[in-house]
Amino acid sequence: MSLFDRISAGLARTRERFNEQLNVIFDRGPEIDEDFWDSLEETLILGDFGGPATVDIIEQLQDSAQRLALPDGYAVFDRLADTIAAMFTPTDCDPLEQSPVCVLFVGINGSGKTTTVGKLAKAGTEAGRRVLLGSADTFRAAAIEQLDVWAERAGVPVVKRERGADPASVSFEVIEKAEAAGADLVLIDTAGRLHTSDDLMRELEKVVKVTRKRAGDNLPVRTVLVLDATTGQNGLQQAREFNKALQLDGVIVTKLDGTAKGGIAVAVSHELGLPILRIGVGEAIDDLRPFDAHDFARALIGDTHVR
Ligand SMILES: Nc1nc2c(ncn2[C@@H]2O[C@H](COP(=O)(O)OP(=O)(O)OP(=O)(O)O)[C@@H](O)[C@H]2O)c(=O)[nH]1
Ligand SMILES: [Mg+2]
Repeated sequence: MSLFDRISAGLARTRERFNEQLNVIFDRGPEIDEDFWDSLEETLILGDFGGPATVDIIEQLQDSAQRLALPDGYAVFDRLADTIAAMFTPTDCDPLEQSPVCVLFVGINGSGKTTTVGKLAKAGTEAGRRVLLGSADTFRAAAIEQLDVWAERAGVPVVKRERGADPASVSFEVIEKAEAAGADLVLIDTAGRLHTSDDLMRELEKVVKVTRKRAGDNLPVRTVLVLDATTGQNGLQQAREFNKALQLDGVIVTKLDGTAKGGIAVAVSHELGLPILRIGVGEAIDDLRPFDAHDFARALIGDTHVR
């Protein structure tokens, strides 16, 4: 299966929902009238693209329709994927490709942080990098074991402490070990937390601060939000809060295989100016994909042309 086909398979549910909506639009006829724009806007909102991105997409399409004297709704639709793709904030410098780098993974409970760290560890070793994992999720004993299992699968070492240890001091130790071992890709898992919990958000700020201080100038420390696509619009609020606290470097959107809310990736990237770094399309170790805005947009809307 080509990379595009795999992404496309992952986004099948989002696409199906989207296409049902589009069929309703085109059942009425292909004229570009006010109804057409209203329905298209509604389709984007229902697809979790969010208000700001939806407005921008519609405005750009209206502009093209007028400027190029597009004959019908199908011609507008032909430009939709490119217009959506342009809404994503581009990845100027992928923190996961930097070397050396330390990346902290943050997000709400169950968003897919530990799984994503495991997947990235494998991809990293396959790319010939020296990977070190750190378990700063000291909240649950099971969390430490879970990361252990992924580390074993990926064949990489992991730094861990007992349950209840201070997550900032674990991260401190991870950096120490990383330096000693000459690791160039350091991936630190953190405990899930609600973006609404002030205490836990402060704790996370401290973890990042301590890690940065210990890492110094030679090892950049980045923060990546792991966002569960199935949470839809709530994901946008999560992203806002985590970004406010940590000034995120990027987002990984997971569980795109199990949801019709794939448009949330557009909403978050557009509104917060954050690049989407990878996408999760399944639970297995190989189910993390590179992100390409054009492929993603095409996979999101499909090419239903019910002409
Ligand atoms: N379908 C699907 N499931 C995923 C994906 N990523 C993670 N999961 C599943 O989501 C569940 C939670 O994943 P974890 O990696 O434990 O999430 P977490 O963010 O570490 O959770 P906490 O540490 O409890 O906050 C697991 O059952 C994973 O297998 C994905 O891309 N697709
Ligand atoms: Mg976890």
